[in-house]
Formats: sequence, structure tokens, C-alpha cells
Amino acid sequence: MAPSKKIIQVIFLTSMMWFSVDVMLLITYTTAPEANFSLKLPQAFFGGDKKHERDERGGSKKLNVQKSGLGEDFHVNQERDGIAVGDSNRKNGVVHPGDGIERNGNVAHFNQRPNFEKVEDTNKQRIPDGDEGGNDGGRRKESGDKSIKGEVQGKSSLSESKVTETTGEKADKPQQEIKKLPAFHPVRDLDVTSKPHDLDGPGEKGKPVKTDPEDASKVAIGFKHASFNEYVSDLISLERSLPERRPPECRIKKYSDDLPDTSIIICFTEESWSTLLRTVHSVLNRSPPDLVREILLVDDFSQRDYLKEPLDEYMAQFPKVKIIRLEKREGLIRARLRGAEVAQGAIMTFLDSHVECHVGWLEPLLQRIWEDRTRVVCPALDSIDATTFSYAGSADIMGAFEWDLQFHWVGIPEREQKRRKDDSYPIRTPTIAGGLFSIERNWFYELGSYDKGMDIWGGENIEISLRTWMCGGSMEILPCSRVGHIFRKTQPYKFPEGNMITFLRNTQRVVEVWLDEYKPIFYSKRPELRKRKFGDVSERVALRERLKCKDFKWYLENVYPEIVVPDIDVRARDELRNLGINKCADFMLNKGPQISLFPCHGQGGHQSFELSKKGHVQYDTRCATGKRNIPKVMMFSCKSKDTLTFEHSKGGEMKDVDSQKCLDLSLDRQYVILADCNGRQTQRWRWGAYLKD
Ligand code: UD2
Ligand code: MN
Repeated sequence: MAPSKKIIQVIFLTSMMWFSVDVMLLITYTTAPEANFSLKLPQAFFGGDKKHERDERGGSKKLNVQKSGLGEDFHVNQERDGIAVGDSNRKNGVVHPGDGIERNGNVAHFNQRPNFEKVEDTNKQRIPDGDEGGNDGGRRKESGDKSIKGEVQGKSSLSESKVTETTGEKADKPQQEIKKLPAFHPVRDLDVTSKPHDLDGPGEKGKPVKTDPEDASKVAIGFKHASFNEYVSDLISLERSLPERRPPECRIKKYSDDLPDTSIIICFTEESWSTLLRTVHSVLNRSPPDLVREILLVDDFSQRDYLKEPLDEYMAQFPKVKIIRLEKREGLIRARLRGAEVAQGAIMTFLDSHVECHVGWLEPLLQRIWEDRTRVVCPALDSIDATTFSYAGSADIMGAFEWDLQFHWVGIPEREQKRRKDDSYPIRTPTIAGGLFSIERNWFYELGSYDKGMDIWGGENIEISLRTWMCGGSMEILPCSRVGHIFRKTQPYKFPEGNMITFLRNTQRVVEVWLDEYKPIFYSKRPELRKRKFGDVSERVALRERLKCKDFKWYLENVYPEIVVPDIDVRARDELRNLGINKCADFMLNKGPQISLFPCHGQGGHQSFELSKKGHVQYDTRCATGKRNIPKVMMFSCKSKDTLTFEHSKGGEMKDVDSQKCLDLSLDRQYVILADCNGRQTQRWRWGAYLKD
């Protein structure tokens, strides 16, 4: 093949050198939003470079595909095992997928696998199991078929592609013609770049970048600008390589040749240049081009100059990238809605603007939706360290919340572990983190898209999660699809009304529409919100009725049975005031299980308890408990056999039925204890509110 000919390249690498998965640690993370207001990092990552990592030998092997009238040389990085297919061409020095190329590359290339017949046979034997997510190559549900059909077109004749592997031999041998379409193929581990990876460059293979002490001021300026180490980000290649982080079992999964395409929607406001570009490059370089209809960058009214003309100019080299500019700041929820209006792909894939897609990230997402259009699926979120930009794989975790409705990560419960046959299986998750997910476009609208009344940031992830589950869909995290995200502690953009107020207002809208008889549990955590305005939610309530969604009780019992539900039959609530010293009971988990006494502040939170009709003093899912020989009263799980049961009349004693002892104060008046009843003032208590029976 003459070097001057326009070419695209393909590599087939068969050997997979994946290391085994080690122990996975799982942790929950919650803090008050005002303390640390952003998506929390799933801690206990694998961290090091040992897990899931494959062979790092590499470089750039030149393999060429001959195809009429297309492309120039580009590079497929050899360290990606499995199958890499480069159906891309290049403009202005940077490779991008499939512009101007008919969507035919993928299947054609797979037909060229020397051992293709074998692959196909295996697939035939293994097919379904689609619901369980085992093999993939799962059968499609009829409903999915109907909806996606018609969207997926343009898979043109494959026979025009001719594929050759240039292994030093002359490449102008007769080409094998393609006769038939395979039904399924292994994941396409694409990783094309405009030039070979310099594996010694900063941050390559996802390694941490250390800065010199003399760069401290530049680092500080970058942090101020971006809430992450922008200085380091700028040092790293926009096409840097990443380590392998998928469970080994992912390599035997199969994906349909007929997957629908997706629009990628990336909303941003005041994002850093290098992280935004790296996000886009990672999509372009690591996605099968035929599956990416377009990349929609929705600019939520950024004011930084480099995000204006310079961004337009840069992105002009990628015909698939379109920039949508909002005329005023809308927040990520309405910005996503604007992107969705424009999107043409059968599926929409939302991403944050500071991510890096892992090799092979896209097909697992599309496959699960192709099998069942009602699934809303997320990549597993790997972590890009905000300081060093090291890329670390995350443990298997799922999304959850407590009664403050703040998202947090939890370990996978046993029931779900049992259902999953290995680490590659989808994780059914009660909630999604919010930023990164794929959803069939029509299903997104059938389900009620988003609540337009939500501003800026927060709450929409819980809303779409409850709505999806309760109204007939499901949600999954797919460990074979991975995307790294920069977790940071603050945001570089402003919340016009303050982050706390915005987050709480959005969350209150969720509570009012979806929580049914469980609403009081939320408000007991946030009593100050009882009187706060949250806007009109009547449209969302009507939506819920129209969709005939299941109730929140169903969700709790079937989707998130692990959450402990406090007794909602309550006699009294809010503060518990000691009339002897006029201070309030105060429980701070991080200070230990005891109940302390502090001046009453009337703000709820640590001073918000409930007296259930059964007589239990509750705080979230904890109850006041007492042990025979220990006077101190402590807050432990309400399931504890030591849970105390109180008799109480307004402003009077709190008497434990079993021991006939009364709530009192320790000698130093710091803690709540149980003592013999004596009628003294320190044994008299008054709740903030007594409810009618
Ligand atoms: C997490 C989600 C985020 C969103 C949020 C709750 C992930 C990885 N991230 O927050 O997507 O669901 O929880 O609301 O799951 N942005 C705008 N306009 C705004 C504010 C933000 O376009 O007014 C963009 C921003 O540039 C970014 C994205 O929205 O690309 C998410 O914001 P973030 O990265 O600050 O939020 P994060 O990751 O803490
Ligand atoms: Mn983010």
C-alpha cells in the first residue's frame, strides 16, 4: 500500500493480559452540602496501578485499513488489547471519528477477524441472559425494538471496506470480501490519537503528576480558577493514555452489530480549557465512530473569553461537535434539556465537562439500552484526582441516599451481589450520581425529561432516579463501561442564590412530588424548610399521575430495601428541651453515640429528634438506647434490643417503660443519662412540637 494513500487503520489484538480483581472496599460518604458541596468522591478506590491493569508495553503499531477516498495515517495504540478499530479520519492533525464516513466501519472490520467464525458461533450458543446482564449479546425486548427501530439507519453495505493488517508484508494482497453480517462482536477497544502516545509524558497511563515546590503559586492560581489543579491538567496531553480498569470478565461480553447511535451531551459553565478538550478528545478517540451521532457542547452562559471564539475555532475541526450557547445562565438541568432538544441520536449520553472516557466505554451502555429501552445506564465512575490527575479505578459501588436526600455511594448489598455472577455484571442502583448516563431519547421524554423548575445544580439526580424506578424503568451502573471524573470539593462557578438554598429548593421539589407519606422524615431533618417556598410542582405531580407511577413505599421495598425507615407514626418532634437547664438534646454522629446538651438553636439538624408513637426517641435511623449498667443514653440502630421506650406527657418526664428510670442530665450537665425518677426539674422535657393523634 502506498504510504501516500489515504488510509484508516485497524488492529486486531487477541491476547488479553488482564490482571485479576482484588478485594473491593466500599464506603459511604455524606456530608452536609454546605460543608463540602459537590459530588463526593467514592473513597476506597483501587487506587494503585495493580488492579485490572493490563500490559503496559505499547507504542503505536501501524495497521492499515484501505478504504476508498478517506483519511490519512493515524495511530491506534497498541496497548489496548482486544480489538481496536479505527474508522476515523483526520483533519488538522487530530483524529476524529467517522465524519463523512458512512457508518459501516465497525462491522466490516470485525468480519476481518481471522477467527471470526468462531466468535460468531460462540455468540450463538451464549445469547440471551439479557435481563441479568451476564453475557450481553442479550436478546432485545420487543418494546425496545419498536422504539429504536427507524432511528438506526445507515449501516451501509460493508463490502466496500477492505482491511489489511500491515505486519511488514506487502499489504496489496487480494482482499477478502465480506459475505455476511455477524450478530455480535466483542467490545471495540478503540483508542486512536493524532500522534502516538508518548508514554513518558506527564500523566500518561493515568499516572499522577507531581509539581515542583517552585510551581506552588501557579498551582494555587489554577485551583482558584478551576477547583482542581488546572496547572497540572494543562501539562497533560489532551489525548493521554489511561490504565485498564475494567474487570477481566468484560472481555468475553458481546455487543450487537446493530446498536443504535447516541448523541453525547456535555453541558459546561466556566470549565477549564484543557479538561473540556480532554473530555471531547476522549469521546472522539475512544468511541466507535458509527455510534456517535454528534457531540453537543452546551455552554451554560460561560463568561470566560477562551470559551467563546477560541472554543468555536478549535471545535470547528470536528464536524461532529456542535456548540449550543445559552443566552442566560440556566443551570445544568435546563442546559441538559436544551441539549436534548437538539439531539438526534436514538440514545442520549450525558457527560460532565471534566471527564475522560476509558477505552471501550460506549458499547456496554448502548447494548443494555438496545436490549431494553427502559434501562437508564451509567458508566462506572473512576476517579481523576483533583490534585495530581492520576486516574484510579473505583470499587464496585452503587448510588444511594439517606433521609436528607443527598446522594452518596454505598457498597453493593448482598442481595445484589448474589444476583451478579461476576464483577462485570450490571449493578442495579437505587440512584445515579447524575452526571454521566445514557438514556433512550424517546424514553427520556416519555418519562418526563427533567423538572424544569430546578436550578443550577443538585437534586435532579435523585429526581430522575425515583422517577425512573417508580414509573417503569430501571437504573444500572455498568462496570465494563468506565469514565474517569474529576471529583472536586467546590465549584468554580457561582450559584446566584447560594449553593445551599439552590440545592435544598431542588430537593424539596423532589420530596413534594415523590415522597408520599415519607415526606415528614425529610422535614424532620430540615424543619426550617417546612415553610419555605419551592415553586409550583403541579406539573410534576400531574406527570406522576399520568404515568401511573408506583408509590414511594414500593420503591423503598423493592429498589432500596437497605434504607432504614424511621417510624413515621410520630407523637412529637423537633427539639427536645431540658426544662432544668433550658438546653437541647444534640446528637452529632462524628462526636460519638452519646446525646449531648447544647444551647437550643431551633435549626433542626443535630437537634431534631422524634418521639414515635411506640415511644422511641428517633434520629434518622437511630434510636435512644440504654444498657443496664451504663447510665449514658446513646443513639444506636433502632433495631437494637436496647432501644428505650418512653412514656411522656407534654413538659413532663421521659420515663423508660422497662427500667422505670427517667431521662436526666449527667453531673457535669453535658450528657443525657437515665436515672432514678425524682421529679426534679432536670427530669422535665419539652418537645418542639406535639402532633395531634
Ligand atoms: C454531580 C454530577 C453532576 C450533577 C450534580 C447534581 C457526576 C459525575 N456529576 O456533581 O452532573 O448531576 O451531581 O446536580 O455525576 N454545569 C452547568 N451549569 C451550571 C452548573 C454546572 O452547565 O450552572 C455543568 C458543569 O460545568 C459540569 C456539570 O454541569 O460539567 C456538573 O457540575 P459539577 O461537575 O460541578 O458537579 P458534580 O460533578 O459535583
Ligand atoms: Mn463534575
